[in-house]
Amino acid sequence: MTEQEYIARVKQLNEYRHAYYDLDAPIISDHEYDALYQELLLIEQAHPEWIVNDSPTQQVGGEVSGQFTKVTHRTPLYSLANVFNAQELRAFDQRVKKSITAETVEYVCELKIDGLSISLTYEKGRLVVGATRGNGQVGENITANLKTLKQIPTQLDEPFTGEIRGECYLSKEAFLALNKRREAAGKATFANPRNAAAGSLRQLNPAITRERQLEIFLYQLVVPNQRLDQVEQLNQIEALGFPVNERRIQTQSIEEIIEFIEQYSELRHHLPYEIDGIVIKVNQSEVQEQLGFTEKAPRWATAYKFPAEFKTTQLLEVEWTVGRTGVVTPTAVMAPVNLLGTTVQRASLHNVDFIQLKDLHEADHVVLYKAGDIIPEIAHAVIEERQEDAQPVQIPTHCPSCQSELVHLEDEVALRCINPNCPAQLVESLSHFVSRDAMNMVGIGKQVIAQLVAHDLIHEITDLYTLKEEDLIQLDGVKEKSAQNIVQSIQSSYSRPLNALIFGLGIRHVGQKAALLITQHFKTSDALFRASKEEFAEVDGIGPVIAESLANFFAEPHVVELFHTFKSLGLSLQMEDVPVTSHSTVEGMTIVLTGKLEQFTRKELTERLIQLGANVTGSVSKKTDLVVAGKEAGSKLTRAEALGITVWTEDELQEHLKGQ
Ligand code: 0OW
Repeated sequence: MTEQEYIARVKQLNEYRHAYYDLDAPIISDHEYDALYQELLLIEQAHPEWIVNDSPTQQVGGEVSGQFTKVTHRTPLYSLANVFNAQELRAFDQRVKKSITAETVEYVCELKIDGLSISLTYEKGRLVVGATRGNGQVGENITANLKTLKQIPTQLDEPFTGEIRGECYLSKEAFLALNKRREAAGKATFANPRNAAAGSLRQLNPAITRERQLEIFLYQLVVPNQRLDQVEQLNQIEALGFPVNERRIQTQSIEEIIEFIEQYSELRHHLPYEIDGIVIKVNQSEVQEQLGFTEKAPRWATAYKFPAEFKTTQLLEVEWTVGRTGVVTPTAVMAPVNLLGTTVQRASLHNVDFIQLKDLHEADHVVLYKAGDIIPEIAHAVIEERQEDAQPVQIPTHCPSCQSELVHLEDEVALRCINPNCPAQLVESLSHFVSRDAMNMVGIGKQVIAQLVAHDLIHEITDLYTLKEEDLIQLDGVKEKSAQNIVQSIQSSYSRPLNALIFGLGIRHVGQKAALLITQHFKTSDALFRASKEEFAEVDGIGPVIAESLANFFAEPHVVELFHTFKSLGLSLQMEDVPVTSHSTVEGMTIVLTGKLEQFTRKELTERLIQLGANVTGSVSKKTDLVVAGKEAGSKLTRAEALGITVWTEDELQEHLKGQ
């Protein structure tokens, strides 16, 4: 195939993609598309120098694919047989020694990271395929998502060809922060870091994967026609610049392995990531070869699994709380009990189905454990200890906050209060409206808002703008100075751009990114009210679900009313239209930001460059016009230099943008 034919193939596939994703009118079947896509991948593996930025295989960031293509692994990604105690471990050791000719057997013990397995295939240093384990034989092509991980370079410093396997995981800290954000947004939370990592990696939109702070530890190197010991594999992976977990031992003694296991049975609660066991592998490659594989797992490795810890306690009460979106969620309040080093007395009961599934009764004795060693979960009630006359947990029929009748919306398990003036929802939606990324009304925390609502000083969002200092001073914890600050920050919120207001209104499925995209496209709130669902869906990055939600929202009478009030209050209701002046230095440029920025956040600089008419993308290619490099810039800067692309520091960028 010639380069021209390759370019024609890229155009053809892009036409199919456009028809499939944007017009919802596929030209060819999924199967045919997959075959062409895989073929394109192979061409690009053979001719990396031909690859163009708009090739379907290079879509990182905004491009949202409706599905993942499949990848057949060169060799299977095996699972691991498990052992649960020292005796079974010794039996494993005996089996190994019986089946081989080698005099001595060396083992490597690694922490068993509780994430999900991934496979990275590089050709001459270029990442060509990133895939999930799938069923071990066939995985999903998640190259676009894996490219968003800082620890996975698209281009290695050296021309390595081969496959590297490992675990992708979410640190405990990132997991808890993610769940906090989801809870605040009225979304379901993840039960454990592993599920969160899987959900983040299998996102159809790589831009969402990018936000999730996924990390990796790699542990296996598959190079054609080379058999390396395990220790050699780990050293080579490290030499290639990938994270390899340092917490490992190499030993011939099973007793030492048992000691290592006991050490980490305790230490694991203090690691920044979850492990669910220890992997014990024979180190020597020739011994591995002799032992071979069962159908599912190697005979030369096993995983010692830590026992989950269970404790029994008593259910004292079930609390029902109303979130910003009106979803009413149950929380179990229990007698405090120590579980894996922390005192636990609350656990989410998720929804009505969960309560009925567990058949929970009032004052039940319940068995508690920590899902993923973090999230307290009720395993089951202890029926034998239940009182004769115990009543099933009562499911409320009316909102605990406004007493209006609760409903189950058509396809939801969630119980919902749909009273738009429900005080509890008002508190949640006001808290969101004043938050930093929305209208940024500093000093108004949830306690202040709850009091304003309770004192009948606020019935809806626009009442914020008529708050007086004298109203605020009468609240607990608000003194003269903070009352002035609050009124001041309400005034300064008038200048917040339209995207911040739209985000602050908490429209279902409309987060910061969608709010920015539609306000940049429509510019004014009037245009938003005029737009149809189809017109919303035409905006790049806005899918049918968001378009539907936006069209419904702007059609609601109380929303029309709300914006009339906003207008009479004097809010600008438009994107402060920095004139995309013809002489804007960066207009029409494709720019990549890399490294640690000091004067802006990544988001602020991206928004500013977009407003100046630039196009900010995530990966450096021949189409890139400019790279802005902050501190400790990595492989993207190297690539830019290799391709002779202009590189500016933040200061140089400021210099060029002065006055624009
Ligand atoms: N989760 C891990 C881990 C590890 C593989 C190599 C051949 C068979 C198992 O940290 N450190 N080392 C291996 O070695 N596997 C691991 O995880 C496996 C992947 C699939 C099931 C287990 O999670």
